Amino acid sequence: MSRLVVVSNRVGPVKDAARAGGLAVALVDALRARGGLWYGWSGKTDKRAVDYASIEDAESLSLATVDLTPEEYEDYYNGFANRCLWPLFHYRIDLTAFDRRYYEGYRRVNAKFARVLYPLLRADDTIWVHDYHFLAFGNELRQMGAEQPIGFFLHIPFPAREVLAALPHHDAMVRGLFAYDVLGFQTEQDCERFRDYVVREAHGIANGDKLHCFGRTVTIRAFPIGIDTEGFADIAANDKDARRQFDKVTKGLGDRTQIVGVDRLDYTKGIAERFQAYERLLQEYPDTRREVSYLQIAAASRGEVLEYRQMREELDGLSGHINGTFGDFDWTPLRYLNKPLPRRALAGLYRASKIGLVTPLRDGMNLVAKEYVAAQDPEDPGVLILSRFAGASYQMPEAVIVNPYDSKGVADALQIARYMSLQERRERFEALMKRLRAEDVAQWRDDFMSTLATVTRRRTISAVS
Ligand code: GDG
Repeated sequence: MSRLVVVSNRVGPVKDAARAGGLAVALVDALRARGGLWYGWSGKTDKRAVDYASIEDAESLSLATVDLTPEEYEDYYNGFANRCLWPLFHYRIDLTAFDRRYYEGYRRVNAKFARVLYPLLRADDTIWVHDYHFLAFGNELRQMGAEQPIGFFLHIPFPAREVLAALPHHDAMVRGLFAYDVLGFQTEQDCERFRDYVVREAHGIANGDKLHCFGRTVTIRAFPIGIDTEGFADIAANDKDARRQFDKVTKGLGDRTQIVGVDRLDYTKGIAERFQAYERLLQEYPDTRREVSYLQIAAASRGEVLEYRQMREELDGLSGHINGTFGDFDWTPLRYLNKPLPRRALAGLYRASKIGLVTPLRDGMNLVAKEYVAAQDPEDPGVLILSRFAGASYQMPEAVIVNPYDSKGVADALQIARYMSLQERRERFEALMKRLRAEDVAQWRDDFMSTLATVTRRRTISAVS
């Protein structure tokens, strides 16, 4: 079997991958099985950072990492990746910073990552590149002469053609993607949007799952990412930290319904809209007052980016307003925490919550929705309320599907969930679990790897000119 090289912005963790979640475990397992190399940014910036990878051997696999200069970090990571591609691909043109300097920095850093990796590659390696930080990376490698199979997986949505067209460099970005052999997206809808762009904007030709354009052929497929379903269900049911958290949440809850939201603090997750829907619930259904309790965990992320700081202020205001308006001496309607909970405790929190509220405005997949279901007690499962704009909604139609912009609709869904019969909850849970088991993270990884192997068995390679 050829060696696997995984490229992602952040590398690891390897030692205790389980603490970081299913994706890290799935990648580490595959890397171990194939004596692999995991390559990416070290997480450090250094004024004197040079084109050099530090290599560390870690239990049957190697890690290779590169430092960035503060300017590279600002332009490539904070700038183009997080202030331009991230909002644009999530349909937030209003928040997108179209700065040429960011774009140039992004191209330079993608080229740097390729330049540093190239001498470390072996002729029979298979390379798997992850996410929007590395759209231009494959073509940089090809231009240096790399002929290995290279696959790319996009964890975030691929936007509609007219949204992408707002990016001044959209054509170059898409052209660069044709250096890859396989382009993996989260959903069929993402594939469709990519195909639509290529056919209508770049005059490519679609043929089944193949797309021909710019003198190259790529295979386009949906690989919906999963979680370690069995492993997470087992933690939720049996782990002692999970149990402790479960007891902590349920103690003193009485007949009150616990609602939970867990997100990275990000404007794509629709937390403000969710708070408004909760307020609507308390306003329009007075019987819910004192009868529900909503816990929102939103660990801070990307605090160096202005839009994230502004969102945080908005949420502080909204949560204060809800508690000020509806709270009482013995009841806090909304508990809003900006600190993360350890993964095992999180499993217990999900299990203790009768309603999981997952209402992103746009999301590639959304793993919280899957974790919430996997953590439930099969005898008395809770109800998942899920946004139709999360990639997960296509695989999870038995959730209560909502439009996150419709606060009345979300408030009604909360009422439906509160009063749902045990039989209906079980039926929905069983249907959801069946698919979560069949489509778990190991299946996702193996599916991608075998598609890449099949596609690249016979092909000719060239850079996109
Ligand atoms: C991107 C795409 C796609 C969150 N808070 C805590 C915590 N988390 C964990 C969750 C979950 C993960 O973080 C978040 O995953 P999501 O899928 O919900 O969202 P993104 O971070 O935006 O991920 C997304 C994903 O990539 C994979 O392809 O699904 O669409 O945007 O695992 O549990 N974990 C702990 N404490 C917290 O407080 N331990």
